Amino acid sequence: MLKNHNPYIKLLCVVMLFSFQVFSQEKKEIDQGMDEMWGETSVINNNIREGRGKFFDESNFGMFIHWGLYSHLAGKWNDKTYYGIGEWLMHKRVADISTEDYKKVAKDFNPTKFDAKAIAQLAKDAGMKYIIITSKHHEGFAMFDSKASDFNIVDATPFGRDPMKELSAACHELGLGFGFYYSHYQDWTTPGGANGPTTHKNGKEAPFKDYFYNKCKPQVKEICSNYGTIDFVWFDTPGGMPKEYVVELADMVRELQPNTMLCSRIGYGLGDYVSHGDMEVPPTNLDVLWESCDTNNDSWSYAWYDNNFKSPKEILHRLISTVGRGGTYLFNVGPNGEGSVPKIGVQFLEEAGQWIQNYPQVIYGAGSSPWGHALSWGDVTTQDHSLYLSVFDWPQDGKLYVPGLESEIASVNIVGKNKNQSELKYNRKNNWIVIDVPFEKPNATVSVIEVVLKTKAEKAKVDKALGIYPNIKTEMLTDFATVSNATKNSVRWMEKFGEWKKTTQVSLWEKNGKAEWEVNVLKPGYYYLDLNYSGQGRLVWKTTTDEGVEVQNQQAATEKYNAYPMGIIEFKTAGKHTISVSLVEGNPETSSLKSIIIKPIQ
Ligand code: FHN
Repeated sequence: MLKNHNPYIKLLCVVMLFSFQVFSQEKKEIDQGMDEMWGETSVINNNIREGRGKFFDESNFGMFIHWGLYSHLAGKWNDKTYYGIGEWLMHKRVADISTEDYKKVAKDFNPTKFDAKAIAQLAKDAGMKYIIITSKHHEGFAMFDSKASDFNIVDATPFGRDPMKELSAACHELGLGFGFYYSHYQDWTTPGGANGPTTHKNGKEAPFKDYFYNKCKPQVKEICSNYGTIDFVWFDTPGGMPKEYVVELADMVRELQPNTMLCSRIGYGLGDYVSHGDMEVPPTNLDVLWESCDTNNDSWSYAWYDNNFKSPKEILHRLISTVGRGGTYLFNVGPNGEGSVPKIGVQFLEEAGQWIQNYPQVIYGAGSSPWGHALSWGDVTTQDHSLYLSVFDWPQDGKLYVPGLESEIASVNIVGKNKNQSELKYNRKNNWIVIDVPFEKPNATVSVIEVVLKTKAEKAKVDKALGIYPNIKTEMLTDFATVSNATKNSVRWMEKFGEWKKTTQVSLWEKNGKAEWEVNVLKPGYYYLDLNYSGQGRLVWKTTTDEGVEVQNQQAATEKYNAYPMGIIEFKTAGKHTISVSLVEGNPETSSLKSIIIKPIQ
């Protein structure tokens, strides 16, 4: 488990359904600073949707920007490339750069291509409603004009301008919201800051209080005073920051910017909305104000090698799924040392934005999916009487299957087509809707089908059981399984440094241990069955249905999650069934089941 310095973080959180477990090989990294990243995930209240939370709640899409001195270094130090999140380059777990050496970098930081208007315009064209930018990250360099510390872009670099002035003005001019990221606890170059120097230059011990009153609080005052209206203050990694300081900071921000939204990473439940774990879109709906922050490639800040940009379709997929789960998507770009956003990132964001311009009703002000989870071909958002089915995997056989929709339907249409060409025929089979769709997908990126109900979409009557589709595979995560005599929890691990992955899994299998899913089968017959798991050696798994069908097989295992074919499973009848999986042979501790996959045989 993560090491928590803060007793409050141990309190039951609103959205923490399961305890976090971190793979042992990552423990070392966590002990040395990465633990500061897990902020408090509870919030003060959920009654601000009509007040200061309205803008956040309805926008559903914002731009995050990680930009700082580290952008100039671009993931490289002394000719060596360090792979992982670029803004951590200085940290001892990465290039281990001394404060003295790091400060010298400022002399060469001259982002002359920075164009605030162009960045604000990019956010607008991408369909984003606000920008939140790093004013100071963990390494302590202020990207704004600061009287509290001269380690800032105006005083310490040849650039000599305050880009935050320019960006806040550009956002306000374009009618975008604006906010600041500020690392309040960690400051690696300031005496007293968490993971920073422990003594002052004169050798005197530097307690956290010194950093807090000399730098953190005065700088937060500056960002809340000198840039007009601030819609967000996004504090990050509260770690073990003592409560009294967090309260003092929150009180000051609320006084200076009464309408600002604080994210939960301020700590101690003092935020207005929950900020989820990095790069994570949760599988089930959450009924609080919450956000998922994600990045357009792998690192948050610019790294010279990192061109693994999410495609326009992937951006839309993650955005729509976040809105479908009831959240807001904060999507990051990392301008380079010259101040410009990498070209591929710009192009993909603009393409995603063009799609949104044609389908605004799917995103803005849209409500969550009544299914409470994604469907096999895509996801659902709602508005008024309409369910918007965003189809990421267009069916090849002219049938779109919608499981468990029991409400009365007024009409079904393709969105974006000429009105009298757009109406689609559908019929009901058991509690499924089967829609006749054209073979050619209506939109090359993501097609949208609108199902107009006779009731309000938020009141739609839906059977939430996971559907087994006749024409597309269904992956059933262990999040949706009922588990007995085994342990279900969430695990997180880093792929590259700082690039977090998370999954729910079942392990610690006891005698008679099983994970069981309820499913809704439309078409009886044979299906392929795969299990996705990690483990050691060879494992034997048994899958059983309520109709007495058994599939047992042995397959290899590795420490990485992988889907392995188990054989063919049969559903003898349509309707509701249960499928359960148990471990027959293998190490009960390390055998970790992530999901089961049922595929039609074609
Ligand atoms: O440590 C930071 C990281 O560099 C980045 O800023 C992310 C963005 O959410 N926040 C912290 C880790 O959670």
